[in-house]
Amino acid sequence: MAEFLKIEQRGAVCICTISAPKTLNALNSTILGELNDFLDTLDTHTTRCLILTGDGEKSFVAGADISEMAHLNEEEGFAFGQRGADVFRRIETLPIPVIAAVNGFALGGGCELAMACDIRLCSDNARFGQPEVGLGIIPGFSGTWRLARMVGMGMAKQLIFSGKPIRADEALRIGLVNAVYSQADLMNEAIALADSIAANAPLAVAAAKECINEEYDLPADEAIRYENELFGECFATEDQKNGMKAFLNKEKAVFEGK
Ligand code: CO8
Repeated sequence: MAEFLKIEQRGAVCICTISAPKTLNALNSTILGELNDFLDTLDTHTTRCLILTGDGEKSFVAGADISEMAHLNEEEGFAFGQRGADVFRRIETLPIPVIAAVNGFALGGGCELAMACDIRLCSDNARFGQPEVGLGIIPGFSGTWRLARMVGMGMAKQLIFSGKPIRADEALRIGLVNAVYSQADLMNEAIALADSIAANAPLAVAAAKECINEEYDLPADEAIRYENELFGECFATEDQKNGMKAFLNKEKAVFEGK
């Protein structure tokens, strides 16, 4: 039983809430371990979309736990960074989409966690930032890499060098989040989006996620071939037969992920 994670299953949508209220949901190594264990047990056949959020109305995740990091030596710092980076990479490469519902502070490791998700929605009180250099470290859960890819080098450098947080509307403007909602609406909007994703053909959604992730760094011709391969593979699925048959019969398709 996880101490810091609350898991709620709503049909094909799973909601994982990080809950460490005393530290505004800051990530310690126990939470990273629990996230890893949760991903081990998550059934990505029955769950077709995952939502990650933070407990309370103030914070998504206020970073890595500074009280735990304060006493680390170089070797331990490397190991802690690697532990977080590995969990975040697992989230990024999960065969189902992951939505970050950012309900407040997403600072340091919290911003990095949100960036490892496929889609970011946030509440209007959200704050995003990479304040690490003010603590004598750099983003260590792959934030230098993901932020530059997400918002471009110039803006990533400004955010990381200054350490200054930005508000939800600025995060929306620079493309760090897809949409901003009131705190009251955020979860309902995240669930509605997750439900609409979960209603689609899961093998096709997984293939689309894999294509977008893998093709990003490939030369054009290789990327186009990559998509072509996975496009072809879709025609070996029952979902493709069912989806197209349902369209032609003017029915709603029900996908079994086969
Ligand atoms: N770690 C540990 N405790 C935290 C953290 C954190 N990241 N954030 C908040 N807390 C604790 C506070 O210490 C406080 O505890 P207490 O009640 O015992 O004093 C409690 O949460 C509530 O926080 P505040 O009283 O500060 O609440 P405010 O509303 O005044 O401020 C802030 C909220 C602005 C979020 C403020 O708490 C803050 O600045 N927090 C730190 C944010 C930060 O710097 N995050 C980045 C951390 S570094 C990081 O994430 C690196 C990731 C890569 C690691 C690689 C490892 C090698």
